[in-house]
Amino acid sequence: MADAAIDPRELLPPDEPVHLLDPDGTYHEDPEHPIDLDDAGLRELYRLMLVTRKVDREAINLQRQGQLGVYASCMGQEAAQVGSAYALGEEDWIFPSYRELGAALVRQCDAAGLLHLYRGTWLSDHDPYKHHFALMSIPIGTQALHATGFAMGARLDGNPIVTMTYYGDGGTSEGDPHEAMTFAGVMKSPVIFFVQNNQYAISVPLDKQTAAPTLAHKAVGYGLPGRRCDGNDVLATYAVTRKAVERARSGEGPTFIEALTYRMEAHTTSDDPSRYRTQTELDEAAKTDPIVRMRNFLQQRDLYDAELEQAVEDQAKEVASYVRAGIYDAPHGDPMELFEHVYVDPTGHFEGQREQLRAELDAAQEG
Ligand SMILES: Cc1ncc(C[n+]2csc(CCOP(=O)(O)OP(=O)(O)O)c2C)c(N)n1
Ligand SMILES: [Mg+2]
Repeated sequence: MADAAIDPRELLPPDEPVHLLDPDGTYHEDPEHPIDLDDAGLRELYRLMLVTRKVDREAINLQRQGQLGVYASCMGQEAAQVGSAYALGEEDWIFPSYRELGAALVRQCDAAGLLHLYRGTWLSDHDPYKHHFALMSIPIGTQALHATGFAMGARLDGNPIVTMTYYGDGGTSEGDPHEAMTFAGVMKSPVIFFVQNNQYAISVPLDKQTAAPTLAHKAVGYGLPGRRCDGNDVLATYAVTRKAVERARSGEGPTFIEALTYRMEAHTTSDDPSRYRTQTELDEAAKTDPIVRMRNFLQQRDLYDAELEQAVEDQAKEVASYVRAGIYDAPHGDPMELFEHVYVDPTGHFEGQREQLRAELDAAQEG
């Protein structure tokens, strides 16, 4: 029988998303969402967001130059990703989608290594076990199952880690996150479902995605608290995730977080967003830029000066050059490698596909 003691009102999201920073940098203290960061920590959030933006731009350039097959930008979503990933402990695991460059950089993953996914050379060239950062997942929402299973397993092992998975507004309509949240709710697994509501699933706007009052309201159906935050406010994102981490770590179970943000770039470099959104909408979104907001806050606190900006800019440039050097003209792998590490005992159908590709490659070489 379901637990009648659960009061659904406790699971419902608050009327307003948690918001601590105005676009001009004004900070609103909220006793429910304290910020336990010192000055160095606050500057670090800014540094990580700016480096993310520069590497993101470099990746778009590399795609334009034919060095990457495709790329999915996270421009505009830096606060959602950096704030949430920064709220985890080092031992905690992240299960990302394809758009989580910012979260990957918090985890100090090798940025050039990650982009091999988009070059098609390899699934990624970072070590998931070293960084506690799983491979980026292209199929929508599958990573929610991985995060939940991993959290369940860790719990059985007596390992006190928390896992967090990222997916998008579109992902909330998929079956895999539904199954993951059902399990997590029943098993009280230490997992956080962090949904970046960037307003679009490719060209599908939010109002065509769901009729739910908000995405966070969906959490109630799984017995999960649904929380919301201003996803362009790095402090709100950090504070809301921090609470969810504490809840999961203390055995109280999973949390669903909806971070309200905006995808400032195209869905991927293959997309033409001018077909479905207007310049006016983009201009409005630019006013909520998460990096400008954090810079304004640091300035108000006298934590920002020309020296800091120069140091962060220099570092961002350095990482971007490193990425360029690591990707440009990187040799392509053997396409036949696609068939390695799939089955211990390959099926007949699978072997047939292997032979077909081999024949096609041979024919291409002869021709
Ligand atoms: C299972 C599956 N179905 C369809 C696709 C094609 N697809 C790629 S991205 C995308 C939209 C995802 O939107 P959302 O979940 O909001 O994430 P966002 O791209 O906005 O970060 C779709 C349908 C896919 N990759 N996987
Ligand atoms: Mg989306």
